[in-house]
Amino acid sequence: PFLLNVLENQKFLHGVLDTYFIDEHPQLFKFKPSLNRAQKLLNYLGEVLVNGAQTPLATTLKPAIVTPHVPEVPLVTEPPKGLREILVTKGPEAFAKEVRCQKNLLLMDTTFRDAHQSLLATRVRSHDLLKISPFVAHKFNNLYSLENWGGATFDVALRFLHECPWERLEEMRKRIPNIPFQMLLRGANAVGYTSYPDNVVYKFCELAVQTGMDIFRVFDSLNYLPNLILGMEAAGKAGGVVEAAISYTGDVGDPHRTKYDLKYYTNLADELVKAGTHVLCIKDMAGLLKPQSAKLLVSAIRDKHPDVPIHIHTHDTSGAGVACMLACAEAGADVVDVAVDSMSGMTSQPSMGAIVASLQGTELDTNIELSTVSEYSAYWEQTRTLYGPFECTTTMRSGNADVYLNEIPGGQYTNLQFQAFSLGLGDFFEDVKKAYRDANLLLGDIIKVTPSSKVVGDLAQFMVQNKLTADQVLEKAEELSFPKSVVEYLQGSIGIPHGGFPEPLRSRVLKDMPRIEGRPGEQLEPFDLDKLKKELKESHSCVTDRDVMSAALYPQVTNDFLVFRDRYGPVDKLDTRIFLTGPKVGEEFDVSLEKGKTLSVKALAVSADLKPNGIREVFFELNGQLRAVHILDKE
Ligand code: 3PY
Ligand code: ZN
Repeated sequence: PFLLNVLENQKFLHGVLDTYFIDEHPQLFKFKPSLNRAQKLLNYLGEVLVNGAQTPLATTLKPAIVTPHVPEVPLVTEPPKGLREILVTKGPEAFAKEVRCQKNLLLMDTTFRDAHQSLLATRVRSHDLLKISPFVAHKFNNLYSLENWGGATFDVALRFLHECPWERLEEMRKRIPNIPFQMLLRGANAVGYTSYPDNVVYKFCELAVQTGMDIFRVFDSLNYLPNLILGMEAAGKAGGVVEAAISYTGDVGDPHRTKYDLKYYTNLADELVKAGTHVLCIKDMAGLLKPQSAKLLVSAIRDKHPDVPIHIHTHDTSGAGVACMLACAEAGADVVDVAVDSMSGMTSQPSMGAIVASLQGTELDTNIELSTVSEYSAYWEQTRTLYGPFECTTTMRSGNADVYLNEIPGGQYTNLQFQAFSLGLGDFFEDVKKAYRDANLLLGDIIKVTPSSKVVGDLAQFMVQNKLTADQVLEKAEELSFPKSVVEYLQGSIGIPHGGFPEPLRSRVLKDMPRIEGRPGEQLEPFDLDKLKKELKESHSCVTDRDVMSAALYPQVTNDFLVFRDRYGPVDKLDTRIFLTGPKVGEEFDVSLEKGKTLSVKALAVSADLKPNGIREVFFELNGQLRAVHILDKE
């Protein structure tokens, strides 16, 4: 499929050759197979047809054969103005002021991030997000924000979807110019699972704002203030709206849960306001808020900080999500998080439609049409069926109020359940949930959210697998070989928990191992991004600053992504079913590479004979022409 470039050499063509020709012109024979995008895509499709899915599928459920209906919007007219106008023209302070002034309840839509992170293992692809983006811009212009980036989406896009998270953000921005975009920033951990050097976090935020990000929800998995402040400064310096988050655990309504009482939360709120947050968030990542406690908490913060907008995040794991968000709104919260109905409930956010309908005709009316929510929901109902292989409902059938006992965050709950079921151990999940509670108490009752939730989850699984009770863990701590995450946590690698590290567990586990004092990132040398760029350019084509940042955060994952991109090109342009499981033989489909450039592809056949070198031929029709690709059969 590639032309020999000697055929372009005049001397060669005119036969003026001597025996040294090859020696004198080695460059003529050094050709890179520079395939065009269409050929690369055929190679990808051939690979899927011969060797199966090129991304791990979690269940045997197949993607549905469906083309989701995309509700039409008048593409020639600009979408109506939204809150982003104020942000862009007047800046974050004016934006916060405007939010605080609004009488009605504002919503953040999490459908593009947390909802699918919680229900579909974060697998929703740019392709499906971008298709519905114009509708969102035209019909949901009065949202506070659209949460569409950060959290686990960055890692999963690169690692499993083979697509660039930066490009996703940039393309969403083009289609949605009017609604503020919001991301979840794990403070000093950026969008990773560990502390990064400060300059990486700063540069990350700068690139995020340049690519279209507006609001940064900054949290730390231990509510460790120095980590939180680092993230806040990075987001603020980049020009973003700083939405510092208090991660919520325990129950402020329970007088016996004294470690995280109302005072703990209001003190932390004071610190975050003092540090200059534009908006204050209560991040209830496990869905532990109950209406009565929510009211207590929001009223207490509202009283102390009458001018700061309050934004509430929750998960509907127990089923009390809608009731809680209504209680928060009544107690003075300005914004609550919802997911569109068909992507809501269980470990996701409470239902947008339920909250919109509940507030209709009241002072807090969201001013969003229920019929518009339904149109949006219908798109996601169909689109969700494309992600059958990642569907959490293969194991989860309902909400479960046992979350108040185990305190497992939404995203992790489905993960742990899924793991237990895939091991074929039905009871295992019940055991893990109980052990999770014990592990948390062993570690001193800590805030549990990425990455501290992994520490607790790893310890819980370790206890179940080794049949250890909490007392036994403590007794035998000196001899046990604990999971790496637990040891590093006790060393101080992600920060210092409220109330300090658990003793004597810590001393018994660490013995004379080193301990990190203070903020972990403070001790890391600045990262040499220029050096990394040079290195990447040596082995990959078209390396941008954004790729360099991806590689600083996820070196191996990004390297694999860049190799994949060089090899297979823009797989993000394929429809989701085709991307995941390939076309059926005989199936015809279109791939729109860019405006005005559409490929028409038909999968013709996979050869039954295997060549002696293990190659199988796959035949396609590409824009009416026969093409064959050669794929190494790995079976
Ligand atoms: C994340 O860090 O990805 C979360 O969603 C935490 O709640
Ligand atoms: Zn969440």
